[in-house]
Amino acid sequence: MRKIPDSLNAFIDGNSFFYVFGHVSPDGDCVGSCLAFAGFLKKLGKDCMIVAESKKDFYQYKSKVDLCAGGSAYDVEVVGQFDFDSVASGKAKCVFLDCSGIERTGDIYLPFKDDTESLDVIRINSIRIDHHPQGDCAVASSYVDPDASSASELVGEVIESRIGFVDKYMCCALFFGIASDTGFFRFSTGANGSGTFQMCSRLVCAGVAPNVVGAVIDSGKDRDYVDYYTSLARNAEYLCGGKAVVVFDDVELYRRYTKAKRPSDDLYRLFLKISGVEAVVFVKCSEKEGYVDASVRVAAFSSFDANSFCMRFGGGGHVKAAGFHVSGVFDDVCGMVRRELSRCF
Ligand SMILES: [Mn+2]
Repeated sequence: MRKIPDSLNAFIDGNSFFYVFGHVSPDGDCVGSCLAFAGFLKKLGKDCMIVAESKKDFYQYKSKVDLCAGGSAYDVEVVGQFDFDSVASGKAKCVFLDCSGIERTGDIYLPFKDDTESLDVIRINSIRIDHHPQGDCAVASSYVDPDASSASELVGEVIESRIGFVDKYMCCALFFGIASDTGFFRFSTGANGSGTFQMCSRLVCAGVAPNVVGAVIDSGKDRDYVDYYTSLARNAEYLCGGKAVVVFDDVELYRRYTKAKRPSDDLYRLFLKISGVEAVVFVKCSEKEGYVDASVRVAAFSSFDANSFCMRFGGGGHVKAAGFHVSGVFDDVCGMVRRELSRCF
């Protein structure tokens, strides 16, 4: 077990109201860790609100955690904005989970983008619990370990060291987060692999049903999802002698399936089944006009480094899973992806 910094505990103990932030475009780990941490703060007698750019996206994942736990255990208010003045006056503190800080919160960041003074105020009143290596801004305290499977695992350690795994809902949220980020333990669980499984074992002892979490994570798709998935699969290109696959979600497809959830994980799973394929790059027309998103997944046996590949485009992540968000024309970015891939293999 890692050592949780004293400054992190002091930050929690010394304050009574917290804004809990996850990252933009939340995922299971982000929502799971936010819900567990919010529950933990409430158990400590503190008050908090979860701040999410899109409440709708957040609630979509929360309803899944509720399903895993068999109901919603505690009321946590989810808000779309936070009150900067209460942070500046010291009445409220900030907690960033599964992200490096305010700059990863999407539209919430916009009012502060060029205001270094306010950004400094937010930072010194913040703690960060994260498993992403990048992002090194000064905060009051941070608990960051890229070897952890997920932010939920690190949040789990903080909770366990303070109050133990005493609440089933909190445990389901943590397991949901860990299971989401590890692709239900199919991806790397980091150098702390055995520690991840030991924690999961204690979460199961506390009432989590892994089969239910697994089924819930995979559920909730609609028929459009299948159409979107098959269209994207047909749009794939094999490169580098079949070692890399690029899947293109161009403007036309994106517009046609604008309401459907992107079938990213199922596409990685599909193409990583193909013999010889080491990396799958999913290039997507971004919600923000003039931008292109991409994410990369790498086979467990491959030495291809998704993090350093994405850093070439100003992004990053993990060795086996990373992504980037760049401004540019879709076809130009596709060309750059093809070129950089041919340099990597
Ligand atoms: Mn994560």
